[in-house]
Amino acid sequence: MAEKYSEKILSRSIDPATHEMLARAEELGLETAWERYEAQLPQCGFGELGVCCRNCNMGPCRISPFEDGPKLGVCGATADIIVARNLIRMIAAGAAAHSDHGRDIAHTLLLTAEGKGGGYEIKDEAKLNALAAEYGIETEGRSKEEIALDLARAVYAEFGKQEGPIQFTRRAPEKRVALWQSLGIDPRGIDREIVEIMHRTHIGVDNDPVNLILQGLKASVSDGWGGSMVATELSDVLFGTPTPVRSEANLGVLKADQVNIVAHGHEPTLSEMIVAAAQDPDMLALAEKQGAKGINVVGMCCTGNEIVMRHGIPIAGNFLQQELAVITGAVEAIIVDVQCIMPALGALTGCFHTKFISTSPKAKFPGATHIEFHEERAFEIAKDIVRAAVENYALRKPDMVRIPDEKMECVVGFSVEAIVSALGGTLDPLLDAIKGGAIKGIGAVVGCNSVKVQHDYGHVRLLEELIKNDVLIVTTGCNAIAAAKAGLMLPEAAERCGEGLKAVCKALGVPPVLHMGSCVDISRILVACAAIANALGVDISDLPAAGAAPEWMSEKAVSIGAYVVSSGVFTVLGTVPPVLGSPVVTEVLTQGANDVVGAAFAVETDPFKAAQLMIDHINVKRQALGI
Ligand code: NFS
Repeated sequence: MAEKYSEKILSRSIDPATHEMLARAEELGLETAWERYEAQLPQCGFGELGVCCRNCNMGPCRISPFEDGPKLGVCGATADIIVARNLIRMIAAGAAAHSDHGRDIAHTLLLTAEGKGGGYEIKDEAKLNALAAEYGIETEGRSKEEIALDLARAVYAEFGKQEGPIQFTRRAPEKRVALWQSLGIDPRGIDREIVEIMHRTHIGVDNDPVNLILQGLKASVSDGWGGSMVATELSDVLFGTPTPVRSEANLGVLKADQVNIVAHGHEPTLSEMIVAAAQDPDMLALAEKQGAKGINVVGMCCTGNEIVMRHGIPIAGNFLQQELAVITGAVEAIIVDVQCIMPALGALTGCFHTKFISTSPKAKFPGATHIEFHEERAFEIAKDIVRAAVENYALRKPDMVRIPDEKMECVVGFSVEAIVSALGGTLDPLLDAIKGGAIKGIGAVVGCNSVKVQHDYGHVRLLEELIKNDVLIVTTGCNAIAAAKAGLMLPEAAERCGEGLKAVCKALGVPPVLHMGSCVDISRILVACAAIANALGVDISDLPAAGAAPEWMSEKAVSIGAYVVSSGVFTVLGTVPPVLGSPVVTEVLTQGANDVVGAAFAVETDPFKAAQLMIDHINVKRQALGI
């Protein structure tokens, strides 16, 4: 197979479906993110080092890495100050994105509780009651709507709170909370910490790199244990807590004889309704009238993760495959809301019959048809969107259709609740397996794709290496999709593990790589870590656990990295963050943080070496625990 494609194409990805579509793009003379990346080369060296400052109009300033170049910005800012400011602005953007997603879900719960949600219902009452108890909300003798109303209001208030604490942060082990408090990084309110970053990084405010980084960590904690956790928990209340379900992944899930709808973006408020509308008898009848054998909704990026986890809806691909889905010529509509959606889709869909439908008032795109989504009329609008897709089927050009055969089965849906239930109702079997050494430790592998590295190579090789060494994996985001495509989310993947992990997976009938959801669902990983740490009577930083983001690229990933490290988990980055222009910031992130939050970052682009770093770390922690 491999020889069919040029060296260039093979160097871009390890995924056969991606090779096939890149070759098709070449044939049609279409450009993708890879060509646009090449056109950008060489990328700005100052930007790569993080030493460019545009925070006031006396600039832009940049600090020269060379002996004879300027070492100060016009205001006197050093490389250390500029890099720290730029870094925490990335955290602010990432935390804002996750948290605004969480806010939208809280809003939907509020509308639903008030009877104004256009088709939503409360699907997981047990979770609603558990969350209500956490918030001290009375549940006895009250309707689920009454409880949900109080819960939605209480959670909504977390965003604008001035004095904290954010309730879910108290799920962290006591020692961790005490540490955050002593460092002054226990967040007061979700929005407040993000705003304070913007204030402190304005010209002439905070000019101490360490003080700046601490505020970055504080905002990141308000994301991981705040906004993201709100998104996850309230989504479970509204749409159901995921349980294991079988599905398929990769571009081969598109169907030649059906209306194909790609749901792309992040918030399940939209995708849940698209899934429901596509099953509506009126829509199915319309599809039949158009000559289609059905309506095939597939997911892309984290929206894909949300609907695969809850409904087994197949997932077409991860971040770098969004353009490739369109290039199949078989997509009637790509429906988007917010985040990780390439504006390039506008021009690209223009070359096909594909409709590019934007839905969020927050996210408009050139070349898109905007059908604005409002939760109050959710189902009705979702039907309008699905109708537009179905009616587009007749315009499909059969000679333009090239759907790769490539797809892989997967088992997904491992919420913390589902993991505990797979273990027979308690965490004990997992703890015993860790203590006994059958499972050496836990690897949390997450994050995006980036054109700077070979697509899916870092993800898949790192996972393979870790499971071979008996490290159980929990994953989310675009890493999870890479794992699904590579067959690592099948119980049969136990055969690719070391003997210890293999035996555990076989006994439980689970894959060695557990799909825990979208990127906001990294909050599920935090909850799992807290539960394990509490069961062992230690802090998260004592656990034989390590994190990695082998192909990260987004600002959300920077916030994630920051809150994972702030929570005590050593994290390996597979692409280099723009901080190397500052010796102080680089030292704090890779060394100093150990003495402050009990964890730090490493940067390692080679997944085999990254795996070794994680395994070494896990072994050190095992030794310290005496296991
Ligand atoms: Ni995460 Fe989801 Fe993927 Fe990266 Fe983007 S889809 S929220 S940011 S690219 S993993």
